[in-house]
Amino acid sequence: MIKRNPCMANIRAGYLFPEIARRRREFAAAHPGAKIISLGVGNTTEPILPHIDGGLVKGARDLGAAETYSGYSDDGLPELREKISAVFYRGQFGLDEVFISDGAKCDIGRLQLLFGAGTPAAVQDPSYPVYVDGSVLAGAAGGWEGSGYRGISYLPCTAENNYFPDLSKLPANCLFYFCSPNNPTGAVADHEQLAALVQAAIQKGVIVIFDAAYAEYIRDPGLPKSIYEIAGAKQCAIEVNSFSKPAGFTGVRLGWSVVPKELKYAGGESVNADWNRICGTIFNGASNIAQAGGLAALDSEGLKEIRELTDFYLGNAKLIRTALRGLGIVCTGGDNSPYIWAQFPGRDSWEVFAEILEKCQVLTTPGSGFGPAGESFVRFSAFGHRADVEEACGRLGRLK
Ligand code: PL4
Repeated sequence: MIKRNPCMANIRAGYLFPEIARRRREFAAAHPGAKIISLGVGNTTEPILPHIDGGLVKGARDLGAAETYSGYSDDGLPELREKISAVFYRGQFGLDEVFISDGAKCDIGRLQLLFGAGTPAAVQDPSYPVYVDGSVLAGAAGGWEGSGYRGISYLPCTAENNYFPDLSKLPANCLFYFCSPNNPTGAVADHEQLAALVQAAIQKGVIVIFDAAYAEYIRDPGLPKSIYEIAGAKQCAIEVNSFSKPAGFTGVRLGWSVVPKELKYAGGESVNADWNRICGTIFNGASNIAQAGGLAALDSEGLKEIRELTDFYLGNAKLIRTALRGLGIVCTGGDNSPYIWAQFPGRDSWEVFAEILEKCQVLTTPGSGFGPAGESFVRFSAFGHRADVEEACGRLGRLK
């Protein structure tokens, strides 16, 4: 018999979001008739807007006609890669530096193949659980010890450090997952902070996996939407991004990664060339229909719709933040991100999650699911229908 991959044995618990879904089902079974409102998983709820939807429809129709039919698109449609470089990076990347994917999460998993088992990882604590769990599956970490995995450095991002890590604690020669706007805290790193990150990464031989999945939620024009706004970032960073949250493509599946040619391993080899090899070998490209939708999303009409959709969810975020603050609950985020990070000092996150579910029938995400520094916090997602969000905000009054 074949032995189990030892990395599987290292994973300590189930993945966070299915666990929340399980607790929801358990609660619903015990409370038939309860109308549960989800402010838990960050899953989009609003229909794709007409122009972008039209792009998807056209993509599907094109497949049904001999003149416009297309098969594998491999690294992605050249016009989409060009458009991404032009719209998000002022054209500074060539087509062979922009790789179209089926979403940021999928690329985060595949990117770990570049570095192999045993490459130490570091994360902001709290962080999107895929960074840690994916690293464990990829063999970057040993088993659980104390409140984290051996081989993973957890850099606390708390109110005390303004949700930006102490970079003196960043180990040398590691892979550092950094997310801005941050899931779950909603914090956005400013230019100075990102410049310090780039400088530290270059000095320490660190590669940053910069997750910008929520960049289109940034409203403060002074805040950077990409790590490549910082000089030197091409030498030390890969950026992953997605159409999921700006265009409502969570179910369509489309994203991209930028792997600059300047990025090299310790031995001087090209990371871009290896990523090209990996994608060519184990990924057959994103759906042509999704890419047609992506192209529509990036023309002037599409960009207006992205603005409209993200404005809508930010409107929800404002309602949630105002409701929480009205109850005297300290919270951050929600102004340049769709997440609100609410503090319940001295409380266990799962206990607060259960209390909110019990009293308000509102589903949240417990902060400790994002890492040890998330304990005593709960994350509220702004992805929801407006009427549901308004009702949830009213019900939160029961927490008084
Ligand atoms: C639940 C920082 C949500 N089943 O849709 P993708 O793959 O392009 O992007 C996923 C993604 C990437 N990067 C960050 C994210 O926060 C997400 C989505 N996170 C959340 O509630 O935290 C959805 C989670 C989904 C999942 O596991 O990703």
